Amino acid sequence: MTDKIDALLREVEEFEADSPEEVEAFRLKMLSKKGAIPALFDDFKTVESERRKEMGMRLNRLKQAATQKVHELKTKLEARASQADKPKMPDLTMPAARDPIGSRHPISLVRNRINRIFERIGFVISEGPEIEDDWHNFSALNFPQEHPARDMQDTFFVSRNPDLALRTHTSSVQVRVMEGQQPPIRTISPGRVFRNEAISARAHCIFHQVEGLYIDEGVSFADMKQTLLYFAREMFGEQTQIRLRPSFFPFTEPSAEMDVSCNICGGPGCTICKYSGWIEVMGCGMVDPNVLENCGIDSRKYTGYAFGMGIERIAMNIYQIKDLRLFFENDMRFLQQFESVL
Ligand code: 2U9
Repeated sequence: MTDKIDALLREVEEFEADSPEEVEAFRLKMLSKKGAIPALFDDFKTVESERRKEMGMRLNRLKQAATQKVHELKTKLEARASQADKPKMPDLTMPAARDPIGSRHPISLVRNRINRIFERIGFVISEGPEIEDDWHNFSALNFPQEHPARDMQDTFFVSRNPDLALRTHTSSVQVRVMEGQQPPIRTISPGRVFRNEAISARAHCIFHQVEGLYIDEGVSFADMKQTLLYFAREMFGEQTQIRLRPSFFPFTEPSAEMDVSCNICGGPGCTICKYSGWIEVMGCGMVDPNVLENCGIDSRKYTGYAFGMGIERIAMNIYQIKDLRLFFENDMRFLQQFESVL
């Protein structure tokens, strides 16, 4: 029996546990009713009287050691568990985690750049409604009654009588500006416009424009050319050249298309400029006197120039985007590429 007690005592002393389950298993094995120590207490009844005292002391010491061990291990493991639950002290030497920042849409980026360039030389931003009446979108701008843009096929009509449509250009905003104030007028109107076009890589039924208007006494075609050269160099780089080709719009006379020298190949020709060395960026011209008169401005006293550009076309050129539909799909893989751009 002494040997058994010694062996169990050694086992108790050497026992270590990593989990409360192991401690409980140990307690059951040693101290439960059917455990090893109560079994020895049963055997104790058969010990002859002269050894009972010593054996009793040994047995009590064993029981005490086992009880003590179970208590110690339980306390230790509970302390460890509550330590693990506690949040760790932050490492104050670690660099701060980067907050995920959003990104501006490429159309907004390009629009903002265009706005800033013209604001720097005194143009003021004007905005107006996306649903327009026939007068502000067509008639005041000298569109003849039979012009194809007035056709259901080309324009999204909202109502008949009164004729309301989604504006097809932001010139309508500038008509409103002219109706509301006398020259000098120096304004740009960025905004969303709508045309009934089949959607493809090169066309969309919604797109964005910036249009500009400058009206004062003695404003000339040369003023327009110089302003647009300034814009082209600010937008596409100081080496940029411009060229004007004759064109036609109902609201300007004379009218022109402006090309900028290709900033990819610098002239000799590449796939971007389709081997011409030039990229078309906007239309422009001297405001037709009829338009000035329609808006209550004396065309004998005042002249003015106007221009208009599609933001998508310019953004496609700047960022080398091949499909216009990407601007409207809100695909995060596309939009996140503009994260670092302001
Ligand atoms: C008023 C009078 C005249 C604005 C102009 C253009 C030429 C032009 C197009 C470029 C590509 C539209 O986005 S686009 O399809 N615009 O070519 N726009 S002159 O002329 C005006 C504006 C307002 C009162």
